[in-house]
Amino acid sequence: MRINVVTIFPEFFAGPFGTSIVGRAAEAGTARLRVVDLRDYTHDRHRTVDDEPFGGGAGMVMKPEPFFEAVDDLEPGGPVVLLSPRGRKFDHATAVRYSVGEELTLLCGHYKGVDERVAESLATEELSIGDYVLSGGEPAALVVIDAVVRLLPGAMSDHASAAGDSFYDGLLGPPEYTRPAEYRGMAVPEVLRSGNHARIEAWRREQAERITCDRRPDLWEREG
Ligand code: 9D3
Repeated sequence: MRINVVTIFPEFFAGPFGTSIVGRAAEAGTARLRVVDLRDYTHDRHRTVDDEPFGGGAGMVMKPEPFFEAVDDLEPGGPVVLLSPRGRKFDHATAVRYSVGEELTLLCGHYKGVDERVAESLATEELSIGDYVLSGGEPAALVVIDAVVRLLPGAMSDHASAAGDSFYDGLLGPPEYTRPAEYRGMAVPEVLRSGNHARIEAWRREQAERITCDRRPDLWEREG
């Protein structure tokens, strides 16, 4: 899969792409990541990417032309996603849809926003990662890339973690413990040390349901 990111901060991606699951996927050839510097698609001496808003007001708006010309060059064969606080909320189903595609192009905005013609006529979708204000689309692009790349064949460290994704489908995970069996007076639940796999599975299911119901009534509602 090919993933393109268009940004005014290409350095932002150097660290994350050099390490972690995303870096490994890039190395293994399952994901090819291309970071495009938006300023390479400006034509003035100052490499200007923003301008004053029509109609007045504070702040600046990102110009449309560099985005259009950058995407012209990429000739993307899949979704072109504008990361924006006005987008639909990113979720696991969207990550799965992107991961089965050939190519994904992410456009990062900044400042007050991006000229609406980018959202309307260049991007095929607009995504937010949640209801909080970021300074730009770059951290959101990283979130999307991480969620997609870990689903690609070969990115998962073992098959159990892939199966685990669907086993508690739509539920939060149960509590996990490792050694020591007792730490600072806190004991691991006896059932997990019983060796009784049927009991353990029933306990995990029950815990997952209780935690989902308590903490995420929205997920619990969908679960039915
Ligand atoms: C004038 C209203 N502001 C929206 C609350 C404008 C604005 C704020 C922050 C426009 C862009 C940004 C930068 N944020 C993103 O580009 C962004 C984002 C976010 O802020 N929250 C959640 N998901 C995303 S995806 C991209």
